[in-house]
Amino acid sequence: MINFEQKGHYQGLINRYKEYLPVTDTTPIVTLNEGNTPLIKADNLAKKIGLDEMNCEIYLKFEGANPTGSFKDRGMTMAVTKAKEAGAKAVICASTGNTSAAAAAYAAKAGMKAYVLIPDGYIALGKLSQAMMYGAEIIAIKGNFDEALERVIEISEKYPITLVNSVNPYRIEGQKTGAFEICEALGDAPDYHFIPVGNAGNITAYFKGYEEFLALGKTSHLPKMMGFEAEVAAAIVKGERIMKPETIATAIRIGNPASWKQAENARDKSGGIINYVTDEEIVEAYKLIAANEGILCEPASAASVAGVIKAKKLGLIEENKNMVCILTGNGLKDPDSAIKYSGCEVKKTSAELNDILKVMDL
Ligand code: AN7
Repeated sequence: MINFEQKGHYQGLINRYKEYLPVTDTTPIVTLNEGNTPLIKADNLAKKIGLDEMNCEIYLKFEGANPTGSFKDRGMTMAVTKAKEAGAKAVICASTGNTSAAAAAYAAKAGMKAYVLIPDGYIALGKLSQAMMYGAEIIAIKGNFDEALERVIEISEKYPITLVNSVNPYRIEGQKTGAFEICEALGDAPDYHFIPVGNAGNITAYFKGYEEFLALGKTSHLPKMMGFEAEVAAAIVKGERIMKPETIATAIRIGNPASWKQAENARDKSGGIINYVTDEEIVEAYKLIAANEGILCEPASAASVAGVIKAKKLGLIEENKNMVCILTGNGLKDPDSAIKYSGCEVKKTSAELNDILKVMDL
């Protein structure tokens, strides 16, 4: 038998960060070797945005490199591991897509059943195809994410099915490891942390990670937490629940964030902001990241970079600072958006060399 651990092969974030997580030596770890995602210095993007003139550095944390293509794997390895430890046979979640893909994958790995409630017609195709292939029971409701979340909370209270949305505290525990990785890569916490905000679990988790590393003396400060909602779903910014949230960034089409208070706490304790970006700003950033850095994230993820552009315009970024943007999900999950917004026209021609050269303008 090959012993991966002996060979130093990376074994997922629970193994990597055991001492900071609620596990013991007998906890049955359910992992797809998630985490350890690339932190990529984005000099081309910095130039495009004009951050180079301010002597600022920008780093992209590409969470799309996780096994199911989003940051949700970090929380799901913990939530499903703890569900398995407790003897659960099934898990349930509401989802705008990524949580359902992750829940379905980790449930498959754990030999559990996964039920997922999704808003009918508002899930990127790749995410739906993942949940289907991993074998989840998929229920599409005529309603939005917020309603789906209310229903799964009710169901999990009445039946022996573990809720694995980010109201499950183990999700936050797993997701905080993203902050650990950033601090280790940079040698300290960044000055600013830009992140899309939907249900607000991830901003809560990152802040918890940064606070823990500061308390342990591993870092010298907290980053300013810079959260960005989609304009027409910006409940926290507007201070009220939004009944009909709309945005092309379907992943963050959420009008009543479950971790609302925790997000405000992260903002206030870190001296950061929670603001919003428009669909146009999201699309602009989505294209900039792909065309200048070679990274295809999904539209919701681009809200972090759109946030940098907006914060710079508002004069909220100081000179000589560094910042990390979380690119929460892989752009391959949403090929419809990529094709629609790329503006690319595929040139068609015969297989003859001369015809091909002609369309190439050679
Ligand atoms: C790509 O999958 O809520 O603020 O059900 O998929 O922690 O909710 C997804 C959220 C950002 C927002 N980027 O994170 C779900 C779901 C992507 C996402 C968010 C989501 P939170």
